[in-house]
This record gives sequence, structure tokens and C-alpha cells, in this order.
Amino acid sequence: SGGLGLPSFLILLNEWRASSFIPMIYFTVPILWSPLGDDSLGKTFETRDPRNEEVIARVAEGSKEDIDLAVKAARKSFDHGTWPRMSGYERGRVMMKFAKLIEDHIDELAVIDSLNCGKLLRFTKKNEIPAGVHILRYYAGAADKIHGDTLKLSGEFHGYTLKEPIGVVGHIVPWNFPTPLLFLKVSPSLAAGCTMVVKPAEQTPLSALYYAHLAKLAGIPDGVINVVTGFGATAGAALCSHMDVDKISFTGSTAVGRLVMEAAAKSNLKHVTLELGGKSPVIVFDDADVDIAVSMAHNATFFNKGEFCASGSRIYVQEKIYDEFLKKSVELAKSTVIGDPFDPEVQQGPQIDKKQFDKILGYIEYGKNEGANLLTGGKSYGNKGYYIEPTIFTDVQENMKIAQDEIFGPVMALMKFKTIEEAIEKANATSYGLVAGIITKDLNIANRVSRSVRAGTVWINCYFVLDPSCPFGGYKMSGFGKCQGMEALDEYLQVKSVITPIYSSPW
Ligand code: TXE
Repeated sequence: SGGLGLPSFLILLNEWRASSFIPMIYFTVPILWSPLGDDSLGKTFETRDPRNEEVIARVAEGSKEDIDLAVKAARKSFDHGTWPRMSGYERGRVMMKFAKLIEDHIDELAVIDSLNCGKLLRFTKKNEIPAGVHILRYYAGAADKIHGDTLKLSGEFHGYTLKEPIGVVGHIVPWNFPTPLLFLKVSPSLAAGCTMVVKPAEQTPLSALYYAHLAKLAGIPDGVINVVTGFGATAGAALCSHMDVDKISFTGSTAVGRLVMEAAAKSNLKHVTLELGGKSPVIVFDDADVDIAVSMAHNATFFNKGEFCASGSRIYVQEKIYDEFLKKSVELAKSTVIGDPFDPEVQQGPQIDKKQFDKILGYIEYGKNEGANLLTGGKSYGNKGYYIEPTIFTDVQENMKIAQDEIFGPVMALMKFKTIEEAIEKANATSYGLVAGIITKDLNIANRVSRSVRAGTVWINCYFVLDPSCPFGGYKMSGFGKCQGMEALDEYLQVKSVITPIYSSPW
């Protein structure tokens, strides 16, 4: 098995940037170990610092051949290795050790994700890396609680079900939360006894490599976690159409989600779960405390620079408080401190890359051209890096692109409504259905609206409250299948029915 060039990583971290550092593809297959960090074809690609667009590392560019080798290692480990066969208790113990090692390396990991992703350092350190650890521990605790049912069949037969690991899993991870999203996939599949190939996003490959190294130190056997860095159209697509992969767990855009399903259907009908985008509504009723509601809505839209599938980017405000809400929202947006995410005073860092930066500015242009009213923001910030001002539009109509498409950036569409019925109708008027927020003191309104919005999660008087125990996943074109909760464990298990006569065999 290979090792990540950890000392090099530490040099990188000490300097916070380095141009000649080449992390290697971390395979658990000995033959692929390469001190130069190349993939099987020797190709590499750049990963950049979104603060200043400078190259921070060159990473191996995994090809179809590398995916084949990684799947082979995972298959061998699933069919003949110890991981799927050891007791759940033992698997849980190893996972707990893995979690402890991550905690021991939290400073390095927080810097890696902040550097690679433009995230606030205080947030990666206090929230995101600990969230990964929390998720891992939650599923470590579940590993020895996987069991089927005993069934009383009609007739003189006894039946029971076994829950078995689904097999080799391909995990395709996006760039917006490299650590939590990785562990939302890896942890339940490890607990279930699966083996896996992880393809991190091309924008943020670094922490996944570090985690592979720590997994090995924790005692996770070779072949169980295989990380292949590379691009979606090559390495990702090869994983989705691979005949020896039993399941794909994908988080990313709706457009690529379709391709993943298509590849699964055209290859071996592998199982698929999709966690896709959103265009989530936050509905603020007249009885809300305006200051609290403004702050909640602000965070719902602008948290993590708007790069969050559950971003509350459509804010519906009831007419009586609308004007006050609007004025205070603009003041808050204008007061946002934009800048280097390593600076503790800063509240908003740069967008992930040029592609997203251009996409967001493009949507802002659409908004202006379609007749929405730009109240604040609307342009890039500074002359280096991918910074965009927090932007608020009003007079947004339901059919405008900025009300329908996932912008995935710091852009709020602020809209007015009169009645509960109107709010429900507008909230449901997109093809997405990931989450919804409701702000009201009236329990009857909260109950009614939470049952009427078509979304996988509803937050009442809060937003972004995520917990490993609480299932999360979309309705409609936001995808299907759950991450988090015991439901996510089921995504990596299949049920076998076993039937036997109670007395002697009738045959
Ligand atoms: O996503 P992609 P991108 C949304 C968000 C964003 C848009 C585009 O709106 O602006 O998607 O982002 C891999 N077969 N979300 O271009 O392309 C890719 O390498 C297999 C929402 O980054 O979907 C990466 O690992 N895999 C979202 C992952 O898919 C493929 C998070 C996501 O990339 C592939 C990210 C292919 N053909 C973006 N093509 C969320 N739900 O949180 C790409 N990939």
C-alpha cells in the first residue's frame, strides 16, 4: 500500500502554500505506489488557492486505468478480505481509532480544506473537521447494530432477514464540503462492511489524500478505501460505468446526477443515491422577530459563500414586515467583511474557482437583464481571487432564472407574499426539493407549512442544523436516498431473506 507524502504535506501547511508539492494518488494496491505521485499514465493537474489563483499543488490525474486498478483492489478486498467479514464491533473499533487520528491532525486538516476551498479557517477547525469526526463516530457506533428481522411466515415456515454489505461502492464527492461530505459517504459504507473507491472533486483533492493516509494508520486494511484523484468526465465517469462497482453514491450537480444514473443503467444496473442541488425557500411570517429572521435568512443564503446545496436562496417575507426586513437585510449584507479566510475577522472568503465565479456573475447579469431589482452587491470584490459581494435582488418573479436555478453563490432573491397558501405555492414552485426554512412563532402555521412543502428537510426557526442522526436528502430533482441517520446505513446494505421449515422438511 502506498503512503501519502506526509512530511511534504506538513511543509505545505507550514508555508500555507507551495508550488512544487505533488501529492500522489493514494492507492492501497502496492503496485501503484509511486514516490513521484503520478497516476498510471504519469499525468498530473493543478489545484489552486482561490484566494489568489496561485497553484498550491499538482495532483495525480487518475485515468480509467487507475479506476480499474482501484476497483480491482476494492473488489479483492470485498470478496476475500477481512473488512466485510470482521465483526461489527471490530469495524467500529477501527473506525473510532480513525476518528481519533483525525482529531489529532485537526490543525493540518483544517488548513488544507481552508486553503484548497477558500473556507473560513475558524469554521473548518471548529465545525467541518469535527463534523467529519462526529459522523465517523456515529457510524462506528452503529457498526455492531446491523441486524435483520425474524419473520413468522404463513404456513410452517420460519423466515429471517440478513442485512449484508452491498459490495464495492464508488463515492463521488464535490468540493464545497470536502470533509463532511466525504465522511457522510465513507462512514456508513465502512460500518456496513463495504469496500470503496473515492473520487474527490478535482478542485479539492487534498484532504481526501490525507484521510486515506490516516485510515491506513488506524488499521483499515489495504484495499478498503482507495482514493483516485482526477476529473469527473474521465475518472468519475469510469467509476459510474464500471461493471464491478455495486453502488455509486454521488453528490454534485443535477446535470451530472443524470449522467450517473444513465451510466449505472447502461452498465450493470448498480444502485445509485444522488444528493443534488437545491433552490431552497425560507418563509418568514409576519409574527417573526424581524432582527432574528433577518440574521437567519442572511446566514441561510450567505453561509459558506452560498456554496451549499441547502442554501436558502429564495427568501419569502410576508407583506407586513417586508419593508423593514428588506432594509435590515441590505444593511447586514453591506456590513459583511470579505477577505482572506485565514483572517479571524473575515466573514466571507472567495468562491471555489473561476468556473463558479463566472457562473455566479453570469446569474447576476441574468437577474439584472430579466428585470429584477439589484439592491446591493452584484460584482466581484478586490482584484485578485474569486471574491463576490453579497448580493440581494428584489422584484424577483417565479419564472426568472435567478428564482429557478441553483446559483451556488452569495445571491439572495427576496420576495413578498400575502397568504399562507401563496407562500406554500411559491415555495414549491421549483424543480428542486432539498430543504425549506420556516420562521414563525405560530405553531399552527409551522405545522401546516412543514407538511405542505415538498422538501427532504424542514427547519422551523432554525437553519443548517445538521446532525449525523437526522436523515438528509432531497425530494424531486434534488435527488433520492438519504445521507445521515440509520437510513444512510441502509443505503449500503442489502436485505437477504432466508426461509426454512419449522419442523422437518416437507420435501
Ligand atoms: O459539479 P459536478 P460542479 C452544483 C452547483 C454548482 C454546479 C456545478 O450548482 O454550481 O453543481 O458544480 C464529478 N461522471 N453542485 O461542476 O460537475 C466531479 O469530478 C461522474 C451542487 O463542480 O456535478 C466532482 O467530483 N462524476 C452540489 C462531482 O462530480 C462526475 C455540490 C461534482 O461535480 C462527472 C457541487 C461524470 N460525468 C456542485 N462529471 C451539492 N449537491 O452540494 C463530474 N463529476
